Amino acid sequence: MQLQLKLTVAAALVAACGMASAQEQVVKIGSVAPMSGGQAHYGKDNANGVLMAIADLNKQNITIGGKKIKWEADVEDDAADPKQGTAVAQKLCDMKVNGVVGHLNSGTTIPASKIYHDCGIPMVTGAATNPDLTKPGYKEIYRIIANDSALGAGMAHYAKDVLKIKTVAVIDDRTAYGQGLADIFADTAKKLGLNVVDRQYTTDKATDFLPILTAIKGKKPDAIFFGGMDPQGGPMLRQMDQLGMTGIRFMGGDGLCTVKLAELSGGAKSLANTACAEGGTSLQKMPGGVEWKKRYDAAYPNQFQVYSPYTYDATMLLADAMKRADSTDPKVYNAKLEQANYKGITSTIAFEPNHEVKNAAITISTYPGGKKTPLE
Ligand code: ABU
Repeated sequence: MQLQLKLTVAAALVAACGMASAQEQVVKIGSVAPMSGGQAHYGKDNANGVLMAIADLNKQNITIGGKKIKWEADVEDDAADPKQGTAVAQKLCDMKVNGVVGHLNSGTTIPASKIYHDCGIPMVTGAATNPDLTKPGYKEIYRIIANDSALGAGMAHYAKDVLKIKTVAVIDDRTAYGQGLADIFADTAKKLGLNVVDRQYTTDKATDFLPILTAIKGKKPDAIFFGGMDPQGGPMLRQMDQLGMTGIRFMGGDGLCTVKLAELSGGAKSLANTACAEGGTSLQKMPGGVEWKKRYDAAYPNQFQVYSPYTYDATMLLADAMKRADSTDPKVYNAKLEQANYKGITSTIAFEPNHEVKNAAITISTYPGGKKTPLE
């Protein structure tokens, strides 16, 4: 008799648990960035932002469509390679993830965006800055950070108005990001009356810049603008020192604007001449930046680079749209995402009709004493 009672209680518990799990739903957010190769430190930082948001969402006991949501991240590596980027995008479409944060590189994000559009899954990037991303008008594609039109033009104005530069040489790494940013900088600089005395090219895998720097040295520019990322920018600064180019200013966009640039420059004197522009305000000026950065550093010591506040907000933004739609179905909640007015840690995020973020700010930083320091 006692045994039968125990079995009945156990059966009731199993049924109750079954009912509870039937009321639960897993929502999967894809996070895509280079997690391997020379740009893995950016990718790790991006993924950390997504993982931190997922952990925070799981503490909130969110119910959508009558079901308790279990939030999960699927972190994917596109290795900053356009082909791998489209392969990962197709994989995430096939997995039917609920939304995507990424990719990091414009060269992967632009081709991947067509795939997300075709499968109807919203993708929010907090890192890829080439303006071409939003030009096709795909309704699932969003950017929550200033694009290269703002960054390139902002640096040209800074070069003329603040640094009083008259002549500049331009280098780019032939990627969608580096080439696009360098073109925008050069066009704006020329319009402002600066003389672009040389244009040189490298790649996003290169390590030897001595030939192009030697050619530039012969033109005696006041400054060099580099459209590219820190794995090239750091060694380029070291090699400028080697060639005695320590009197020349060095400038770039957000891809250069990392904490790691100082380490990669190996203590180059030229780092003190460096200025870079990134989208958004400084952490100190973000509504939730200071407190958020303390929590980030506690969870991921010494991993902060540039974009993780944006990948955090991008994840929260997707969740906010799902909550307001009371649906995790991408085809349903995307209408709410388009109308976002989300108070994030970076800013209040709302979108222009072309899905660029409204009121995009930029911040210029320099490296006094080897430490990245925003000017305002
Ligand atoms: N925004 C700089 C790094 C990422 C990219 O746009 O390629």
